[in-house]
Amino acid sequence: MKRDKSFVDHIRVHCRAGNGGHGAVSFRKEKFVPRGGPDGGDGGNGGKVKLVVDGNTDNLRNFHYDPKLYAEDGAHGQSWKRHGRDGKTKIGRVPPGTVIYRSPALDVQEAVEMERSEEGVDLVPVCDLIEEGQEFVLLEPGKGGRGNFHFRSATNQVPQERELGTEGDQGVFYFELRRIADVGLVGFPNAGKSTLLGKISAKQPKVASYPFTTLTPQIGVVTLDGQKRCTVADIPGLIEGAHDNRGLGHEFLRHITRCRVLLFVVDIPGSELRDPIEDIQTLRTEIKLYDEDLAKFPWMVVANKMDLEGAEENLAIFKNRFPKIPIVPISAMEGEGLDELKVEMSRILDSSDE
Ligand SMILES: Nc1nc2c(ncn2[C@@H]2O[C@H](COP(=O)(O)OP(=O)(O)OP(=O)(O)O)[C@@H](O)[C@H]2O)c(=O)[nH]1
Ligand SMILES: [Mg+2]
Repeated sequence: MKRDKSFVDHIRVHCRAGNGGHGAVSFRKEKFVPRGGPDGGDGGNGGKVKLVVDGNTDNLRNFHYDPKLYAEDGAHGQSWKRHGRDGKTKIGRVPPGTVIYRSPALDVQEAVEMERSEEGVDLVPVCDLIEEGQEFVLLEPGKGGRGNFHFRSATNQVPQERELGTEGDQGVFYFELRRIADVGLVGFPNAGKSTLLGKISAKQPKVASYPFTTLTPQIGVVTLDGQKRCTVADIPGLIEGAHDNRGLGHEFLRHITRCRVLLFVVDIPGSELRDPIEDIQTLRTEIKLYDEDLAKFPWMVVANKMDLEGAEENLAIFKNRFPKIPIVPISAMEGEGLDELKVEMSRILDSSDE
């Protein structure tokens, strides 16, 4: 199993529901009552482990620092027929699009050994957490045992019997953030992202000359060379202040975190009266402000609208400014430069595999 270093999209979490508390053995002690009856109370139930989908988070980083979810045990029963307190439920918050698998291993060490073994691990899918607010009980707790009060009978007024609480379920789980696509197209509105996706895949997203034509990510399958294919997501246009949630910024940025590599589509001739260099700098800044780790994703630039006037000059300046970044000039509209683009996409995807 692969783990992205820069972004936690896959994590092993040890989970344990609470054990039930034991029933008590106790007898009434009262003045003037020499042999009081049994009054041992019941143990409390353990706490569950529950997962809740939280739209305010888009990653599993919390689990990276603390990869466990342990619920409280139930308290033991007490004299005077007092019940032990139930253990508190442990809640784990996960982003929408988290898939949970269970490992056959009982503890983390065993899980790690299985992962490293030649056979690998057979993970069992447990649940798919999609919608905000969705809940799922991952582990059932142990039940509290009954106290000796329950075991009194006509023939036995001094029962020493009681039940022990049962153990809560525990296990090792894998939390995985589902990717929406291998490649994410990122850019300002009207940069030509949808036009590009329409040209390199069978997907035909809506194209229009007004901004925010695309409101939800559109995914297309692109054949790179012969057999190799990848998925590409056309992500709605970003704007300045997106990290502050301007113009549905967070919504859009969240999608970007679900891709492996980022393709920045820029209007190189500045046909929308913008400056392409500033565009890239603004987009990079927005991404970094939103999430430092997201800024570490492999990225490249697609210089679009090469068919328009001023494109060549701007491209030269642009390359000068970003000498280390792969830049592929294309005209999405005229279908120019797309083969070169696929070669470069294939290369960057391979490098992100390593
Ligand atoms: N001249 C020229 N125009 C292009 C090119 N690619 C896209 N356009 C035009 O640019 C406009 C915006 O294209 P879209 O593909 O809708 O842009 P987008 O980036 O998806 O925009 P949003 O979805 O609003 O973020 C349309 O009028 C396209 O026809 C190109 O290579 N050359
Ligand atoms: Mg679009």
